[in-house]
Amino acid sequence: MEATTVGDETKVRIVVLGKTGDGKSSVCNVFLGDKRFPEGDMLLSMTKDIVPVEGRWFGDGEKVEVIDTPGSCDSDYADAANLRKLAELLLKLGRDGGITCVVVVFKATETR
Ligand SMILES: Nc1nc2c(ncn2[C@@H]2O[C@H](COP(=O)(O)OP(=O)(O)OP(=O)(O)O)[C@@H](O)[C@H]2O)c(=O)[nH]1
Ligand SMILES: [Mg+2]
Repeated sequence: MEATTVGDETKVRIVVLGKTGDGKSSVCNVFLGDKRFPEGDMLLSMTKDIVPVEGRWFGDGEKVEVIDTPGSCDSDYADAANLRKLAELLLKLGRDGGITCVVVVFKATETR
């Protein structure tokens, strides 16, 4: 992955997107090698806010910033507000060093 320079620090910045309950926070925790994000029960949306967390890739690798997001189709019907927050964040990150990659999470058991 290509790293992003933020100030005098070089770090990878990853934004994780997807439908609610499909495992975004779990993937974020795997990336950080630590349970930094609360995981939900699939029925009710757990992640309500966009949460950036800094750590190391798989716990001990290079510096990384993982950004968990509320899921689309969330159980609070907050999609429009969440999308607005996401758009604002993407614009801000674009001005502030950029985003290394966007990971979209899908539940493997979802029928296509
Ligand atoms: N079997 C299985 N369960 C998983 C996997 N990944 C996540 N889960 C479970 O799925 C549930 C939801 O996971 P989360 O990581 O909270 O999902 P999310 O996309 O962050 O959900 P919201 O924040 O509510 O939008 C939790 O109970 C996880 O333990 C997986 O790969 N396999
Ligand atoms: Mg979550």
